[in-house]
Amino acid sequence: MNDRPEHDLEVLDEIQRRVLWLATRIVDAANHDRNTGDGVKVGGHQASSASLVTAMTALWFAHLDAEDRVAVKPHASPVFHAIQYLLGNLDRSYLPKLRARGGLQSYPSRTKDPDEVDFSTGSVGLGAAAPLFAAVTRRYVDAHFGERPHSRFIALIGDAELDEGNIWEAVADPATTGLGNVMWLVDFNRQSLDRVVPGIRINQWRGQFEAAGWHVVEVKYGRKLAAAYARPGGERLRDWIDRMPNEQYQSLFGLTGPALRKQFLDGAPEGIAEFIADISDDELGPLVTDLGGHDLEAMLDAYAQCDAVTDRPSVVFAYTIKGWGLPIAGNPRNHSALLTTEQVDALRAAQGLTRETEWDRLDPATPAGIRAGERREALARAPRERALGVTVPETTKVRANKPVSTQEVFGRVLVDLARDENVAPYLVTTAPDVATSTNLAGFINKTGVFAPTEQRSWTEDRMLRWTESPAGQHIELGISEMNLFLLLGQLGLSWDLSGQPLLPVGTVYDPFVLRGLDAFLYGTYSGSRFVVAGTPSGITLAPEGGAHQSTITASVGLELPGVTFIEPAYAATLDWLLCDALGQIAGGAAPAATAAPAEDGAYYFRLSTRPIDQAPFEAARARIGDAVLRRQVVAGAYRLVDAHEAYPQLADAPVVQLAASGAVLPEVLAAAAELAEEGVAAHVVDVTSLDRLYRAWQRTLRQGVRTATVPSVPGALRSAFADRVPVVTVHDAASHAMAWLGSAVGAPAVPLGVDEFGQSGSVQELYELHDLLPGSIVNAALAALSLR
Ligand SMILES: Cc1ncc(C[n+]2csc(CCOP(=O)(O)OP(=O)(O)O)c2C)c(N)n1
Ligand SMILES: [Mg+2]
Repeated sequence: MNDRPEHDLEVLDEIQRRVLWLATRIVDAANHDRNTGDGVKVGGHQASSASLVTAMTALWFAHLDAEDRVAVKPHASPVFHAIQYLLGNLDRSYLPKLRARGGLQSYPSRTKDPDEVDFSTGSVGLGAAAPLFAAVTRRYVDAHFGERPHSRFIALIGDAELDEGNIWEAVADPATTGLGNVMWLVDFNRQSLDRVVPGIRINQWRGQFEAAGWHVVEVKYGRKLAAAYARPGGERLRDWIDRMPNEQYQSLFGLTGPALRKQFLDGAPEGIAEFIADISDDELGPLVTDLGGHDLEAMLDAYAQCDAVTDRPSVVFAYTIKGWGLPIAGNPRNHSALLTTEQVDALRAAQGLTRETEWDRLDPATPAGIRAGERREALARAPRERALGVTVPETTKVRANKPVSTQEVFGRVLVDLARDENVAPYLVTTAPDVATSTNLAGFINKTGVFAPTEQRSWTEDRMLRWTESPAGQHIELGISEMNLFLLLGQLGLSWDLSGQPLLPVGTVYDPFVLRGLDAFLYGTYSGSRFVVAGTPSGITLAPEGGAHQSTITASVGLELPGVTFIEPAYAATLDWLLCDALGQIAGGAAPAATAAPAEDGAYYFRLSTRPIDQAPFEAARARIGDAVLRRQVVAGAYRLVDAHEAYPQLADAPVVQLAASGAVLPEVLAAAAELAEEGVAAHVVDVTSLDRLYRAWQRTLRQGVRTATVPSVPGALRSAFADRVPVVTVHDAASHAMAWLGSAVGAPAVPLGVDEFGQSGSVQELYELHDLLPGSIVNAALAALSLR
């Protein structure tokens, strides 16, 4: 145990009692002081919060430094806010506003909470892993830009949270090994949402962490129990408590007096009854439930043990009581239980507080108040700069004289940017074991692979130099799309959590975006900014079959908030769009010359391995001119073929417009030519960002709805589409994603796309199967015309 003076522990104890009160009352007020009038339960988690009060009080009032970064388990947000309030970092007016509009968020939120949250949490498992990847990011930043002030990256996580697979994917990844500045604290209350967790899982978990090279600390008993164990014969008591099933142990919390003694002794070996015979009924409960997670000294000691281990991550299993200090302590059904008003009144009185003083801060004249003031100063942080302040060029002037795929161009543009001395230092790529198959090899050859220390290379490969060193700019991950998005999310927050903005770029096979989708959402909900390329995509990845062909990802990209979905077809369009995206992330270049407001979020490029003839694009380029064309491409669409110019003989013919994204454009162009032969004039629109078009349309619609005026047609739609002319949409993705375009231009639409699982075959065969060949597109155009 450490040598902390007793009076210090008394101060901390006083503080933790106030933290417990405030956290409990914050939830109580949300449910009982406000009338939402809608009949929907407000909710909140008093028991889950109480469980972490000791650990969190010890952290914020006696352990953390200003540079440390902490993820708080979602259901302990009231504890976090109570602490921020006591430190003076949160205005009192927020305390009765948990879960209210503009108030404290249900779960800690970087972007919405009024106080400074380091990591958003909510989807259990992700908040636990995020600090680990923030530490990976810090290791990278330190190696490339010079060491930052030391930070400890801490996650406070629930024990049932350990059932989430992403936790173990993060722990197991070679990229996360050796991080001595990471500490996970498991709130080991042996309860989940539904139940008391069956069996005793600590040994399994300890083994899993140790196998992954972690340092494991258990804080099992408080001082009362430790003293009892030290008495002669005490080891038998310890053995019995250690072996007791969780369910039996948890049942003790609801009992008192002789009933508790009886339950405690049920199944106990000989000698235990005698050992506790001289302990009174009143003392027995507090003794056998005296767990280390509520012992401030034991917790501080555990933190110190973790600090002392600097070559690997640490995890502390703090044995706690769900509902500690509350009448619902240990109750198996307490996850969402709320104290009654009478119970809250009793708790308030026990705190020596009244209705008038209940929200007060600690008296600044008392030792506890003085401590709060000191800690507020010790934890104050300097502001951080989000913008990188470098100018990303508008184009790398990528050359494409012969048919080329977007995936290949993507790789080339990155290599080119890696030659730009302003931009290059900040580029960092990552991939879950698909770097070479997604065309990152060129970038890797140029910049190397990141490793904390220089690694010897054992093989010579002239095509791929896999040189691993602290100077490398590619972070390779094992096959975990969760880890990919968790790392991208943290790389994109490095300006805040590591004091250095970066330009992160990740790649993943497009179908497996779905595998990491919750972590993708998590990153963007946290305000992170990065580029991710989903490639290859769609049934155009023909021979790979249904398991590798993505169809719903375009819809996902379109609908994800905080993500701009981009699906280019031609080399120059990809070049412009990628440079623009990185420029927006850098925040240095003037936002793209679009009418749209500056975007805040990530960029999702859906790419393909199908080589595409670039000549049609060059024709459009000659017709429109780079300056205007680039603006249209970045805004989301341009007219690749203008029927009036291409087919002047069809001046009086019926007109359709064929809109498409990505790999299917050759078929669409062929269909337009066939339609011309049949006397139909077809414009071809290359939709480079369905997302930006949709947002532009929505903006004008919303404006109309809110002001009760006729909505205007947004510029991006106006320049690419003709008004009220029937539309055929063609997409190597679910037909639904583009189907709205008809409404947007005010004309009937026939959406073609892939609405079934794919299968193996050639591109031609699969396009035929899904009606994406020119003949089907022609028929769809005729159908659209007939719908007028
Ligand atoms: C991904 C996800 N699945 C389910 C939930 C719903 N949920 C919230 S808390 C919880 C149980 C958590 O138990 P534990 O981690 O032990 O936390 P405790 O409340 O016991 O501290 C569940 C299932 C969630 N928030 N996130
Ligand atoms: Mg639990």
